[in-house]
Amino acid sequence: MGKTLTAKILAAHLVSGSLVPGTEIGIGIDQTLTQDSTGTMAYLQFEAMDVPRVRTRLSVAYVDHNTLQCGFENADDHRYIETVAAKHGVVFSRPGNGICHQVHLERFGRPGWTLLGSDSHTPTGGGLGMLAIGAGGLDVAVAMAGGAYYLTMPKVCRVELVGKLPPWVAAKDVILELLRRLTVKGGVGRIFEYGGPGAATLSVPERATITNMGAELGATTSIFPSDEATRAFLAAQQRGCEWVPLAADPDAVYDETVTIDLGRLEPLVAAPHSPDNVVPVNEAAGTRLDQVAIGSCTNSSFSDLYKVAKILEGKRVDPGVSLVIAPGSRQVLGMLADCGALGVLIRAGARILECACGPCIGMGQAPRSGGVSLRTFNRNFPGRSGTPDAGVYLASPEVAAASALTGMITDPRHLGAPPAVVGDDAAGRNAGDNLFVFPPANGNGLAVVRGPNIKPFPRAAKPPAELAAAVVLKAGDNVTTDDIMPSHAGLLPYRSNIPHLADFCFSGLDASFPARAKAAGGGIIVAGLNYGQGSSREHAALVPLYLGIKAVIAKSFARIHRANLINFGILPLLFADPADYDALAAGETLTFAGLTDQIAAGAALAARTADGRTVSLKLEVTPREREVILAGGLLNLAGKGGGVHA
Ligand code: MIC
Ligand code: SF4
Repeated sequence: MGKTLTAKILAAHLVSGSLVPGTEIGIGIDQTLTQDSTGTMAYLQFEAMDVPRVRTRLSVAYVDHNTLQCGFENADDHRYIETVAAKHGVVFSRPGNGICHQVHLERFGRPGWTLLGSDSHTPTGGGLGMLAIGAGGLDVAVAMAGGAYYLTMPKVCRVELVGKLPPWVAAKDVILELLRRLTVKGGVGRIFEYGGPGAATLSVPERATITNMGAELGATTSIFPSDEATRAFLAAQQRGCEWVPLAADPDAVYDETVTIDLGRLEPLVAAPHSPDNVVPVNEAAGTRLDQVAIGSCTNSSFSDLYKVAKILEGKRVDPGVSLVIAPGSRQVLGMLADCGALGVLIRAGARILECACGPCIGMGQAPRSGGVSLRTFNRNFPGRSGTPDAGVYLASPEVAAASALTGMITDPRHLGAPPAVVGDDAAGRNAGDNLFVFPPANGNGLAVVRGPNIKPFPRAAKPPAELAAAVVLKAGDNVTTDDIMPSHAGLLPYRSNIPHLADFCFSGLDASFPARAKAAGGGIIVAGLNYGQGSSREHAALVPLYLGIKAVIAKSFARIHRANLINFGILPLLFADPADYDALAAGETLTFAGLTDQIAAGAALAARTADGRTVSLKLEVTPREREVILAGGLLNLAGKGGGVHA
């Protein structure tokens, strides 16, 4: 029986388990990446493992999320990351070098290798044929220490692409179409493996747009084959020798198949406030805009921005709109400057931002109150822009450029013939690497600088033998990590300062939550489906841990957040009967008799309410995860020397 591309790469990296969907496997990790907002925690945890030098083939520390430096906090974080990276053998990508996923694709991604990143959009690397997975910082720290990464073997879903994209229809529309069909829960427990004749028509940056936003489906990752387009991209990066051809066997058997006829797609938009709220652009056309933002790790490649320049060439942005553009990397910015496209964008009225995440993570460019923004980004959760009541639409660069010209959501097909585009494999690429700092061969004797913003992180404790705890919050479906631990300009500087963040936990949903949780001294959160969707930020587990949260009882969990809860010793419990969700009220106390015995005994757990009802729960964990929970978190197992379970 033929093998999928996923199975081939996993088999070559397998350190435990077998590739049976639903069972736990451990894989060796070739490369890791961190970014500043998750990186401080990841390196603090790495330091706690007492491993002198990273044991991966390559580890890179990017600074891209918070580059505003409005106060010392942020600069302290950068200095800490820079010095800890030098000491332990990690490449440092200085602020301004670009967004981790775009830069990694350009400079380091390699077909057939594994990449673990402390950012949910790490699957961007799948555009190059690498198996790139997002995880919490502690899992990445363990991988840096040489430990395996453990995951539940996903189903492999073939996405068969046929046909060719029509004019004005973009790679973004391919992934928006999948989100429309499958929703933000539709990819949970799955790897999307793209192939078919349509895949060959897409460039690496187009593929990367698609694999990037597979994160919004909840997928473990997404991957394209490594073919001639991959070779051309790597050659343009002067990395042609790193290319290898990779594809699924022609008779490979998949768990599921989805077919998309590229030729039948049309421009789409995701309307507020979820990436799966997808409609044809025509249905939203005419919506007045205050802002158009182009960039983010989804759509900020050279070809994306070159296309935008060609659409805007010789024209003016509508005076009612602020057009902001953040190139994905300095390489992209340099190429735009060299070919004259940057001047075109400036003359059209665009505001050019730094090569960073910027507005995507609420670091600047928050829309006005009640404002409407159209963005080429990947997430439009409420409040993420920094303005609680703003409405954010997600769309392709083509739709964004056409809409910037008219001041309202516009179908780009009205613009006539599409511009000729230059691909990212164009000759003359400026691959200056002057904002990387490569570590010395030996870091012994180097000092790690910890400014006052670097605070110790909370350590998980073993579960108590008995537990009586109140339901301190009852939430609905699809709670995001942005809901749990918001991330905007006021809070991002405190990613290494959990006590400060604790006062803002759930602040968008329920401002009294932190005080209530502290008073309860050990509460429980109850939620619906897909709890913890969105980002990889382990702060969404660390901050509740700091507030004393012992368990989350939900109808289902998002993958990365579930792993983060386990890593920090918070029980991710499932309702055995989802009807119990309705029966449980906020404020009720649940008593778990013999909690540790129940955890050790198996999957079924029971709690009793004060009025004597029994709530049947499930702790669906692997033996390794059970061990982590009973040990009081992963760090207690990884401990000194790191790399446990390697
Ligand atoms: C995001 O897009 O939500 C982030 C900010 O990049 C996060 C990481 C973080 O919260 O630091 C992610 O996607 O993992
Ligand atoms: Fe940065 Fe936004 Fe991408 Fe997250 S989604 S890595 S914040 S650009």
